[in-house]
Amino acid sequence: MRKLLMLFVTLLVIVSISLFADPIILKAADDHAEGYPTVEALKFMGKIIEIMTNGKYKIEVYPSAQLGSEKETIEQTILGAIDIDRVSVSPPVAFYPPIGVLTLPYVFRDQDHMWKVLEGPIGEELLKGLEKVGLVGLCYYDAGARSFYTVKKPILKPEDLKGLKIRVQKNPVMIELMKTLGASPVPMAFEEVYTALQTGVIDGAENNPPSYYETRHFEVAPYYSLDGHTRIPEVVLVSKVLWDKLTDEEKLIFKTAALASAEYEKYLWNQWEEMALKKVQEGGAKIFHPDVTLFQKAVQPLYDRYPAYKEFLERIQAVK
Ligand code: BDP
Repeated sequence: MRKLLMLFVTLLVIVSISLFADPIILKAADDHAEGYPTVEALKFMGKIIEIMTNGKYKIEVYPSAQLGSEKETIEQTILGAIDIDRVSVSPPVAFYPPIGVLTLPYVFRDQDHMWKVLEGPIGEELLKGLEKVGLVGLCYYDAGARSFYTVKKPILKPEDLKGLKIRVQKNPVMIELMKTLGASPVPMAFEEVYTALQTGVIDGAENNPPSYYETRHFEVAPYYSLDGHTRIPEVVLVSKVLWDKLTDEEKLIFKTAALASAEYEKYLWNQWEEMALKKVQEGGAKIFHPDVTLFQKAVQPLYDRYPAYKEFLERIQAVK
């Protein structure tokens, strides 16, 4: 009887500790606003983690670059000051160059091909590689295809880019791509682009339709040419500082929650792509469909400049 009572008391203590212990708050960063597919997917991932760890972890998502621009949040994530970071694959290239292969122009045939590559051995290998620099890559999100938009005149052929100042992400491959096309690359944080377009610091930028719409860049750069030069996915990163503290079961919960959130993001993404193109046109943007083969030809010299990507490229192209 005494033993039973002791057991009961011990159980009660364990249950109350797990029910009433303060949750461990994890900070998650995203540079998009509330409602954007990546932000909503991060929240989705957070909820699953919260439920599956019985409230041990609570994920607080900070949207709109509140925790800094992407380069800064990556640095903070490496240090462990930010726990979870959703960024474009572009800025991590400066920290872990192999992942730059995903940012080469026209590397994927289409959305389907991209997902086969990302969800196959190549995608996993690149996520794993990030650990070398203190980042644990959990999953990718869709970010569609990026195209040029400009202030004064549309880009209908590569020659139209000659001499134009085009904002690029802080990614060495993107800088080289602009140079190959004859433009002057201006690396700049995402949050600064609207003002830079408005004040004439740059002549144009490039992004996918949901970002073009969400940032209202279409108001100041209304010529949008769908050349789809890159298909750079997003990535969800966890700080290795946090990761090393998780139990194996928790790691599994984080990974599974991230993969489930990726499915949710893809669903939202497809809706946003369609909606964004409509909205920007209602807002006065003009959409152009240039001959993509002209751009594909013009970027060829870039590939020779990256012999390190050759093997990865061949493997990507072999994915059917
Ligand atoms: C958007 C990405 C965002 C990047 C931004 C950029 O979703 O993460 O910061 O592009 O151009 O498509 O920097």
